[in-house]
Amino acid sequence: MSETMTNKLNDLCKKDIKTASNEELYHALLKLVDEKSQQQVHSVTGRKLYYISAEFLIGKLLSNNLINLGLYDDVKEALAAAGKSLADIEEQEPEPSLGNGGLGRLAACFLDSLATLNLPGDGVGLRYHCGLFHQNFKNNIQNETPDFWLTDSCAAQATDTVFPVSLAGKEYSARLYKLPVTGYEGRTNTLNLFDLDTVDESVIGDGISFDKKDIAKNLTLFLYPDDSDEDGRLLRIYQQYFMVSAGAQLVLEECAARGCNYHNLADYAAIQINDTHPSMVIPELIRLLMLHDIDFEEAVQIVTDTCAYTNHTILAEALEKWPRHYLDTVVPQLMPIIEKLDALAKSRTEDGSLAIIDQNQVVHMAHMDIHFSHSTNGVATLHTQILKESELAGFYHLYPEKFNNKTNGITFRRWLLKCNPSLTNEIESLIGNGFKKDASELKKLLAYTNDQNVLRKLSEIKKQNKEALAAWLLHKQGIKVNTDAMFTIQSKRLHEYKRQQLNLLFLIHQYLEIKAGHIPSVPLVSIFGAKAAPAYIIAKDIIHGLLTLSQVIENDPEVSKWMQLVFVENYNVSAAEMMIPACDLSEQISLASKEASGTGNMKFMLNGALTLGTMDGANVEISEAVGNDNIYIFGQSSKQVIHRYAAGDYCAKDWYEADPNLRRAIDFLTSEKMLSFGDEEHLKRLQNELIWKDWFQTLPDFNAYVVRKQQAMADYAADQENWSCRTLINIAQAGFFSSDRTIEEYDNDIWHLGK
Ligand code: B1H
Repeated sequence: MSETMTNKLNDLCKKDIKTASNEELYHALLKLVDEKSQQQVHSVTGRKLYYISAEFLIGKLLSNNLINLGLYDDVKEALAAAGKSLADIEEQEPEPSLGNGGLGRLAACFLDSLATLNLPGDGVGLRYHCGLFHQNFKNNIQNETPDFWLTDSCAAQATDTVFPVSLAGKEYSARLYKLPVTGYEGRTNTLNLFDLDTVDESVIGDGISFDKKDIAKNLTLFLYPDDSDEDGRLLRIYQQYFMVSAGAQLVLEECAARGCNYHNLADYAAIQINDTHPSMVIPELIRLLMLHDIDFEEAVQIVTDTCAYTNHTILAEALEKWPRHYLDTVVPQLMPIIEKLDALAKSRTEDGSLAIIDQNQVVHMAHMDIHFSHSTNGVATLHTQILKESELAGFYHLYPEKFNNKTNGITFRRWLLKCNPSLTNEIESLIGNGFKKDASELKKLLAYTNDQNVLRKLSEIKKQNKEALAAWLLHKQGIKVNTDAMFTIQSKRLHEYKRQQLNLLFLIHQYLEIKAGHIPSVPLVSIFGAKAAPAYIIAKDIIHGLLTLSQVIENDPEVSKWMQLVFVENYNVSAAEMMIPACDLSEQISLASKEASGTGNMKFMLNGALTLGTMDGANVEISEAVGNDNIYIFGQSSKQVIHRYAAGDYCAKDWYEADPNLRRAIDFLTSEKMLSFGDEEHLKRLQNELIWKDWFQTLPDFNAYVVRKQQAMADYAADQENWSCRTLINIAQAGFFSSDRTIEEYDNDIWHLGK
């Protein structure tokens, strides 16, 4: 096999691969993937899904495509025989970071599962010239630089298809780019990305700043630009409408080509609206159908039958509401339709609380989605329950049949096969390879919970993965970590509700305990990966606090042999692939009720980490799957939290004053030690925030967190075999969290694809 592959690669390189450069090999492999994936393109019959999303956090694609197409082992072998390494070749590939975090990564996992399950489902989004900013640290502060990822080879292929889009009364042309999406032993679907030919990367100034007014030059320059000022918010609306108008035209054109007469659009297309960023697809489709002589009432029905909406958050600031004059400016052609939809919505309800346009002339995007689509889903059981009971209770009352839950999932091809080959091989040697397509087969591993050899092997694999991560950290950041330590990891966007600041307070506490002579049960390596939105001041202060503490520890040999704090620079999908397989304890410590689901929690579990978490999002379902003995749960329940908010009497200062450990930790933020490495303004602001505001109730959960984490450390130190057994149970119960399961549920309950 590998000989045939060698010949094939020699052909594609037009030379002996032994003498080819990594760049030449990279291009040869791209061609190989392209050829093979084209063979798996199938025609579509029946309903086809269009997953519209402002984000697709796809990460590097080469290895993943090779795995999905069944070429990986042969390629690796052929390269090795020629003295080449696939890992080195992968360095050539730019990383597409076309998303912020979980929401964008979920979209990427869903595309993988759709193709794997042989379902006709394409993505629709934007071809941003720069993905999420590149993060670097200077003086313990986050700096942002543009992430230029488009090179001729990696980029989605330009097509001749262009659609006219009118923005603020001016005409623009949206060009379609196509990126193949390969399924594991499945079909090839497409990620459709739209762009404007006139976008000009040279308008980027210092850092990531640019002139936000010149739409022709900047429309798709950045993934979701900063929306802290009005021009930024307007640009978001420009982007959103550009995406959905071109997307809607693509849907109509493709369906018409398959015989659709538009009256029966819902038999040809299912449109999933990923959060409210694509919500304008509803009025846009109605507008386009009316141009095809369909009357308003019928158009509303067709669109309702075609569209479904996913809610990903209950954080008020993330639920998009636009002042009406923004829409009047950018999309005047939609306003008559949105007004008619608003009148219809108001006619269905007694009071105005479920209106689309409220008394203050603010347009509520989610309200439009719920009224005029046939399905609204949350992304974990608890989240959907909160939507029904509080956030969207009025809507649930009006449309109980529309509400449903679809607990998130992750693709095991990337988050196990690709990122953790040794664990994959071990699992395969125990239970065969059926789990790769039917994740529920992982349960077969439960037969080995008493098998010492298996448990020992799992610990060995974890140790190897820690060593690989350590080598990577040394190479990338010049940091040496102790691989005999317990590794705990908190990697996710930096946000107050996710509570990296709680972890920071624990680490300060731990530091002070060690200084006081209380030696911990095991050395700890505490790893963070997180980007803060450039305009999010407190989030940047938390990063500063962590980086500063990291230096304090590093410069104190008495402490640093017991604890290390490592902040991975520029956390992205590739970094996650290195970090997650090396983790012992997964930190999922959001304030209960605030994290809609979380998906990192699932990735860590699948790779044999135990979870330290609150009863929030999908943590609840993880705890049900593994049982109380195999997870560390702490903190207030979502009911308590919601109650405390409703009572409106939370006072952080009382907690600060009542608990000496907490006070000591918070006071330390502005201690001489911290100020010798950190900046007073940042540290003082963070300290004040915790004492006077603490919007996400860090202080009430502090004690429980410390106790639970120290328990986990003691358990880890006491009995490695028992720890390993509990990691095995976590892996065995992770099957439910495969995105294949999630996609099957979407298909059975909402989409009915191919039928
Ligand atoms: C999630 C977002 C999000 N929910 C606004 N909402 C954005 C909202 O740039 N913006 O304006 C970007 C992202 N992201 C996440 O979705 C949830 O917080 C996670 O809990 C969840 O797992 C994930 C996928 O459902």
